[in-house]
Amino acid sequence: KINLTIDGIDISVAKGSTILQAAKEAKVDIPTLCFLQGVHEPGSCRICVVEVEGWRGLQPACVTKAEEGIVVKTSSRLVRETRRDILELILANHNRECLSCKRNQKCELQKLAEDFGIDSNYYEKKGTCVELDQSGPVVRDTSKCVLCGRCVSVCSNIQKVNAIDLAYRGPNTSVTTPYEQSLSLRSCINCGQCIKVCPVGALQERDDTEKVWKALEDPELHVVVQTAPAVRVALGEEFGLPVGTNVKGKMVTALKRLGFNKIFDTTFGADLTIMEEGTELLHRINNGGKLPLITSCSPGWVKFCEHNYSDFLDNLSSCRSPQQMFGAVAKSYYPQKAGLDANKVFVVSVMPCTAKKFEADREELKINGLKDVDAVITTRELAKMIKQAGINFNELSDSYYDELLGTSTGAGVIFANTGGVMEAALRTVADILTGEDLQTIEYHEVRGLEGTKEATVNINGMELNVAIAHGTGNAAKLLDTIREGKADYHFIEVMACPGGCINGGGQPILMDKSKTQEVNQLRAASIYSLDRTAVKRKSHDNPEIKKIYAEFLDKPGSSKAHQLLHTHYIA
Ligand code: HC0
Ligand code: SF4
Repeated sequence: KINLTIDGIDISVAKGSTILQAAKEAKVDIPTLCFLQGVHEPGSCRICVVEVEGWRGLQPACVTKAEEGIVVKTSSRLVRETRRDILELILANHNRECLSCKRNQKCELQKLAEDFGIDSNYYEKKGTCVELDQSGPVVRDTSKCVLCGRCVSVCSNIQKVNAIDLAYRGPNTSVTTPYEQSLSLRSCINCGQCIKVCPVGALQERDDTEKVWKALEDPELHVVVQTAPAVRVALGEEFGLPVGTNVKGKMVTALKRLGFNKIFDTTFGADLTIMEEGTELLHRINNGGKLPLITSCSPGWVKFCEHNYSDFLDNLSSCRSPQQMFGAVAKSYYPQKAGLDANKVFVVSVMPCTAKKFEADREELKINGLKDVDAVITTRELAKMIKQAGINFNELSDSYYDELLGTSTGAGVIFANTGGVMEAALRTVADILTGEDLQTIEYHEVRGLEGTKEATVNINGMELNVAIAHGTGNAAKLLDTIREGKADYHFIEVMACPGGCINGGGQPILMDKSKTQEVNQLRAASIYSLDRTAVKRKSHDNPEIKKIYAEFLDKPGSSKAHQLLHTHYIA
């Protein structure tokens, strides 16, 4: 331990702590802009400068180690004025159209400007006419970039994608793509993790709300919506509700008020996925098929696999993701049952994910030239639509999903958490193998937020080796052990985003990025509690799933199921 004084507060901290960490322990706030603990700690923006008595110049608190006996001042006149100067320089080079910025009021730079009372506007306004590349789901606006480098670190160190980098020098420095090509043309997997860490509005999702408004206004169309499992435990944050609040009932009411004809649930698609994927797993095990079977429901992961691990493409499950399975039956089974023209059914998805926008557009997922899903909006975009419609979200009463594609089980809901797809699959596979309705429902060995998890599950004498990775960087590590012949698994779950869908690139932005882990835990706990209290907790017990097989699909793996619910990825 070492002892120091920060703003008159005596504190002892572990040796090796930075001044920023020490200040945090002393409950003294030091502003930061580029810093992202454990991910990006370059000490480059200099907003966190502090004065240390007897030391020359000011020190960046995020990279300066605390020393025995030092006396630190975090808000002297010199410190405040220096921070103001730094902020003014950043703002001078920033497109300050805050009112029309997606990040208005969710912007760390805006908050700093307010905190430091920046009211002078003597710098020439920076031109705003950069052309935004809207071709992919992730849109970059270089006129707002503050060059903090967080996006670059997340993309290369956490996701191991390297789609973007800092290029050029001095005033020309910019974050860019290889050969300055469109992000969508290169190795970017559309995960949106860069959007989540961007302190300002330089990275955003492509706005697809107008497409949805237009569909809702079209009297010819029958517009149905599906909501992904992770949205229900995060949407409330956009309306000031506590993190992890389950707003499923309010969300359904809001969607009805927006004018959707039917409100359905992606968790129905998740249960359908388990039926197909569980069958596929047992088929591969029993018939010498390619193992390990690897989940393919996370479109960021699928694209990562295509670019970097194409030797594993045959390991990917042929199952479409729950989003796409839902879309496929919403345009076949549903219109047949409801007496509608399938060509007039417009399917909207609300997803915690930016890559789902890319998935919905994939050519190989079209059936007879028709897309499964017509428009995908994120949790953030849905919140925006609700606000634009003047709906007082917090005052809404609860409603239920519509029938036919709206009933789910706890198994479908836990898809939102890392390990959830695995656990849901184990519940069904175990019942199939034993022929019983087992009381063992929870598989705690596959839960939790460690980067990779593995377990051996014994079911009726069959030893299943399973592994789970979340964040594509962790997936890469796991696949490398298989490539090197050091591991042998039957089944692997991969989700592209760290934590799984609860932390997807389309989820609400946190102003305080240091709370990410805490927020993920709260959202995950809320998902598990939805499962615990669900009437049915296994996919094969879902009455609507039984019905769709009895009346339409025949059985899992049938030729009709293959035509509608499966696909194949080729490099
Ligand atoms: Fe997910 Fe999904 S669990 S990927 O994170 O599998 O986006 O929430 O909707 O499709 O169900 C996202 C979330 C989904 C799908 C499901 C899967
Ligand atoms: Fe990298 Fe994901 Fe952002 Fe693409 S979306 S640039 S892969 S972090």
